[in-house]
Amino acid sequence: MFYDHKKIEKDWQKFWEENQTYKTTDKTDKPKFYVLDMFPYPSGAGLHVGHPLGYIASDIYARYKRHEGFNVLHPIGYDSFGLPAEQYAIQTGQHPAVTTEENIARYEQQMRKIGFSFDWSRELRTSDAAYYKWTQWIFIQLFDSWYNKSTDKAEPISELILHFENEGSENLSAVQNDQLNFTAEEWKSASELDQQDILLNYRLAYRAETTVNWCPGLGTVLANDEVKDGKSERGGFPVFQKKMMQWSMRITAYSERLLKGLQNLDWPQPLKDAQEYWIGKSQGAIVTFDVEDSVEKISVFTTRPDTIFGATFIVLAPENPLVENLTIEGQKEEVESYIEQTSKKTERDRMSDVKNVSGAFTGSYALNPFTNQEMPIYISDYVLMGYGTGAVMAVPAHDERDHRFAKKFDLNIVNVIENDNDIQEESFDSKDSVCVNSEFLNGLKYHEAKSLIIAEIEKKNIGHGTTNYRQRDAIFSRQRYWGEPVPIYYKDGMPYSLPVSALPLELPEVEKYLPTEDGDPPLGNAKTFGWDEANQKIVSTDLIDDENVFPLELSTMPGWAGSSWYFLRYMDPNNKEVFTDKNLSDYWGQVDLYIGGSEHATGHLLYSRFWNMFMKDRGYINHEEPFKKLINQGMILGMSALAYRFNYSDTITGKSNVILISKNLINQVNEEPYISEISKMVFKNLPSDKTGSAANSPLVLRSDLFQKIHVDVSLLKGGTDELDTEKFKNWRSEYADAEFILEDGKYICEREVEKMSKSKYNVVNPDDICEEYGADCLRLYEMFLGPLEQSKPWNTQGLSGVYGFLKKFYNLYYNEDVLEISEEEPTKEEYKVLHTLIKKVVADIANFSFNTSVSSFMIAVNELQKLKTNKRKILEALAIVVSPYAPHICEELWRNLGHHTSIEFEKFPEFEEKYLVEDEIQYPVSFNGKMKFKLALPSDLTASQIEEIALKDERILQQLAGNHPKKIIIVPKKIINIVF
Ligand code: ANZ
Repeated sequence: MFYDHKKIEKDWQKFWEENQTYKTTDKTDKPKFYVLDMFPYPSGAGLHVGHPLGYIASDIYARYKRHEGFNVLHPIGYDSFGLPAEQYAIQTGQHPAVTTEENIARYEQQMRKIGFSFDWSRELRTSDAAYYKWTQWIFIQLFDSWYNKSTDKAEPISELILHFENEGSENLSAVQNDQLNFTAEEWKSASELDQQDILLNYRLAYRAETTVNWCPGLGTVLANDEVKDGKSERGGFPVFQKKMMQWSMRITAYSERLLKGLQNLDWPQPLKDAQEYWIGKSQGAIVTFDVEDSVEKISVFTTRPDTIFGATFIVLAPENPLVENLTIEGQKEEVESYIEQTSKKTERDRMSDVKNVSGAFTGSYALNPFTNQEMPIYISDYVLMGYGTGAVMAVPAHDERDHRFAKKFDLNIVNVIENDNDIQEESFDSKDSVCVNSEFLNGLKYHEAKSLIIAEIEKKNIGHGTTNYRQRDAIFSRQRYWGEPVPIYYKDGMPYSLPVSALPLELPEVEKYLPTEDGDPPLGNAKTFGWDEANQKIVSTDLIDDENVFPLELSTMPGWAGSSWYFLRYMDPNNKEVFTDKNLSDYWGQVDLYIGGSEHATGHLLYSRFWNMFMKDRGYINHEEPFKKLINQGMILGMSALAYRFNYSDTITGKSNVILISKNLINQVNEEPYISEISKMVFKNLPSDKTGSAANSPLVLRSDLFQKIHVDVSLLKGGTDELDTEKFKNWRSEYADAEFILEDGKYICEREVEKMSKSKYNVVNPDDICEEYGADCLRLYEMFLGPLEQSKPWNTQGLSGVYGFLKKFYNLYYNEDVLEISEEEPTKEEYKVLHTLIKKVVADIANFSFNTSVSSFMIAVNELQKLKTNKRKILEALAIVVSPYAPHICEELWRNLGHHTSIEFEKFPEFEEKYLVEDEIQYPVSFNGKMKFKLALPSDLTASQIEEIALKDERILQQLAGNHPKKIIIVPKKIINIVF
């Protein structure tokens, strides 16, 4: 029977759509299961075959869980705000909403073609006002919250105000920017503006001046994880350090919870390690040093207070505000010039340049509280202002950077630890290091010494034990257009949140997507973007008078805002009253399986854990962690096609043209006959009287004069390495007259495995594969390529093998063109094949080992074909087992078997061990150690039963030839050994 994948797939996609097969209901007594994909950013390029890899895996899992009787939530949506649509808008004037809409339509069409079992009715888009209304609402909740360290959770700002009214800042343990001290009276008598200023110090969404990664090329600030090697991740524009007023999110309040929570997550270890490293917890102490002849004190953060006896100087970050007061007159020039010099370096440069230490002496001295020695105070850019206190006590005998610095400036080096190899490592205490030269620490090991010295520091009242985190608060503003407006207006320069009733604060129309002439973000171009406080509405920008009508925030939210909570919205996507009904977030709870790329390790996955924890603290949801199990799918790599191109300009016509030489000839370009062939091409326009000299002209070609260029893989003939030269000429105008040096009449391309990307022309479009081989084939093939987590190259040629399998599978149900199904009881052998498969597939799915299932399908179908199976009991079960992987063909077969409902909710066949048990064993029978023949016996016999039968067996009696056996050794299911 002809396997008409096109018709079958179209019919079933239509059926699923019309019957809303995958629409998930919340009203069921089935247990829930939530399978989520990281939602895509709908780019203009559409999907390539690398994108669906994770979606296919999650779809198989979701379908399997439905067969297992779960109520499965498997939604999809779009992360549809972001830079590329806006860059495109700047270039073309096209509104980003328009291109976004077009891109989404294309994505949806492509995804539907692959037959995903998404509940499309829950589709969401972060750029929809109905969605970002709730992103803005969450922002307001964050603005209206502070972090109470005593209860270890976020609480409403109203409770903080109550505390201030009763006790001032006394007895308050909060996460804050600056330590503030005031009484209840002072609070009450403070002006409204001052009170707001104080509150901003505690809010979880706050505004402060921060050093940011400013990217002039993109006109915006970028988060640390959006910067790679000093350039923007998107677009590769240079990034500089700049101080700006920015919205920030106090994620650092959650550092400890983010760290601890990792322990209970079923996530890949490298991902957990990345988060742990990013959070960067260090335990140590803050120690305060007196400064000679000054009222100033210097606090340092150290992880090694046990080395304080060896601290011989102090180093401040150049930006440390103490520098000004501590620099003596005579050193001012040197210090200022050094500050000027380092201000040009980024933090990253400062950290990475460990070899070249530099600095300047302030002229002041601190006192070591334990040795009473003078410690000269220096500034140096290896000390960062944003970490710890922006000052270090330098221990040159035990810290590498301090050591280099001491050498350069000829400072004292005092050894206080013996055997200090691996001194910075956590495993340090297992080494033999002991303290020396340090009074009461002598002979102690690291941990003992550390606790003892911290106790001593606390006793002396010069510091305390503390924990530091490398993680910083997350910057939350973008000076861009295509993002969520921040629901904030300014009164006397102080930010106030809009009332929730004013949400959504819709993204206004602007004429230009570029910053204004005054350097304001693009929203500064909006004509209607003022807040009328009394009438509670958005009015014309011209009406802003700072009395009744106030300016709104002009920056927008970063890309990660919408993606930090979308998994909650899927639970109740159309709710207009709340972001998600609490009963529903209780029912769906955590995402049970989350699949996506490893590039989101420290961005999205930290931000969304943070928001989720916050939402829990404020009582909106009940679970602390959003994603229970997470898998990072590997990448599908492209097989780039490369050609060797030689550019030349015709000496007579002046026209430039190209010659392409086939792959295996590249090292022979200067040999005959190729050199003559190329000469002829290059000099073909010379007047005829000169052709003779042209042929003898000294054209010398080296292979390196040929450039390797990417050619589009769609220009290759039928998935081979041969270039279709006609298609190549039509590909681009500059190649219209291209000439070729062929081998065996063909142009052969070089192939290289690279990341699949539009710029490398190695992108394979899933639409083409679905057209030619079908979605089921694509799905099976993507899984078949290798383990899900690994990266693997795409090879279109491999598809035909899987396609062949599908044809064979389909035809198992047919005899020629007739569907032929027998109602007879299957044979033991048939059952064995089926149950071997069930066992394997169940185990594979549990282990996310989808590639091995595909090979098991192939084996099973081959064996059933050999057995000429046509029994209903086998074929029905087989269709269900294969259906999560190849749903269209299985739906078709299921219907052909006489069913009228979707196969999707059929119970997954249960594995039964009994079918795998061998019922007959071939016993090797040995006489005095020599094997003579095999004896077939039922498998469930005991040793004595076997002996009884054996001693009556004709062939055995013959071997014994009348002798009485001395000994019979029987191992049931294994051997019979007779000694006589
Ligand atoms: C004395 C000492 C002795 C240190 C020793 C280390 C080794 P982590 O583990 O990353 O937290 N430090 C503190 N603040 C700094 C800043 N703003 N910029 C640069 N370095 C800073 O590192 C903490 C250690 O880094 C601290 O412990 C401090 O040097 C330095 F044998 O103090 B240590």
